[in-house]
Amino acid sequence: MEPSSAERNRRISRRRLLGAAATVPAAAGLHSLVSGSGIGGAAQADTPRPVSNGHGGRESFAHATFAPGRTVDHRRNGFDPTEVLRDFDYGKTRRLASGRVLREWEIVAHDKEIEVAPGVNYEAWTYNGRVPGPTLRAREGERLRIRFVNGSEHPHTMHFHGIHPALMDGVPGIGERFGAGQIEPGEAFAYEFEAEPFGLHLYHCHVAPLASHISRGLYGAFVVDPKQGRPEADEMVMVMNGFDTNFDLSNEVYAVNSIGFHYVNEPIRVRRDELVRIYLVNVLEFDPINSFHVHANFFQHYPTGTSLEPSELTDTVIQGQGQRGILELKFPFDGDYMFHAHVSEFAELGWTGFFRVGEPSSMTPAAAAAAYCKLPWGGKRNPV
Ligand SMILES: [Cu+2]
Repeated sequence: MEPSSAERNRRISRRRLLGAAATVPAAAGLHSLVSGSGIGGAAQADTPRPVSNGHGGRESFAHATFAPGRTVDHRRNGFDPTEVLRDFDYGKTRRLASGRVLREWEIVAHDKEIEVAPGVNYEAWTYNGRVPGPTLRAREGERLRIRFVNGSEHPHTMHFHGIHPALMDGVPGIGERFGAGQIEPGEAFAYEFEAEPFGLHLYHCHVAPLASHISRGLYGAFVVDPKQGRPEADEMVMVMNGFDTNFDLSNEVYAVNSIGFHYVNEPIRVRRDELVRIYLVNVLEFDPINSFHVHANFFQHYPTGTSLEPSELTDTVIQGQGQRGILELKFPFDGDYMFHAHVSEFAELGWTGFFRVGEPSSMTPAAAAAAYCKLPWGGKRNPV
């Protein structure tokens, strides 16, 4: 008899727990599992268990799922991290009789298979078909209306970080008789509140089991600009995330903006001496902390972006899930500069990228990353 997907998951987990350092079988098992049918309900079917890191020692190598030189099909995914990086969604605005600005969006949740690493498909749950969802951007004091349509097969919500009434909090059980709370498949609800406080926030689904609904991809950044704005800069958003591709409650792939090593394959182009502003959000599920480190440079850090004065000049920032901050820096020299999680395991499983300043001629970031991310089978093709 064919084992159920939950049973197959348990077998994979057990193999890992037994320390099947045999990285090849584990990787092959992962691949066949994610390629097979019937993985969709696995996270739902499983009773949530205490979250643990689950990584350690040689075992961590069993996660490697990357095939050097191969990239994912962004067109099929419907989003490209190079575009996601500088894509701010301002919605539509109109002026109310009171003179105030009303800013509106429509966000549709639907289930969608996405390729999270070359050849590794994942049944994601998405806002507007992408992971992370759109970066919603407003100005302090505006009235915001987000019409949420649940086109998924599962109940969802949009829970915004910010200051607003309980009814607009996107939490199941609160405001159900007004149509708020949990939004069932086929239903819709309009969240409406003021844009406050200014800073860098996020939104995510808040339906239980929460870890499943978030890790499937239902999150995005939410920027509230201060009334007076911020100095002109080359602005970008980085949502630090990961994917638990075999539903064992730990991640196999780590990234910013979903695709591991994307910014190695396509370094982020910036100009020398130009101010770069990074909106950095951590939504990573299952691992207690994440971090961002940039090489050969320092940045000003504005935690949560709620002050116009930076708190620290540093080169590394640590964030727990839901934490976020604005980073500002300039690159004084041409060249390719690595950035990555200063959790080494995450960096080697996808959370690594490069800034490319100017037109460096002697730099080969892909080669550097290949050396850095040496896979246990010697960097050969993924053995599947
Ligand atoms: Cu959900």
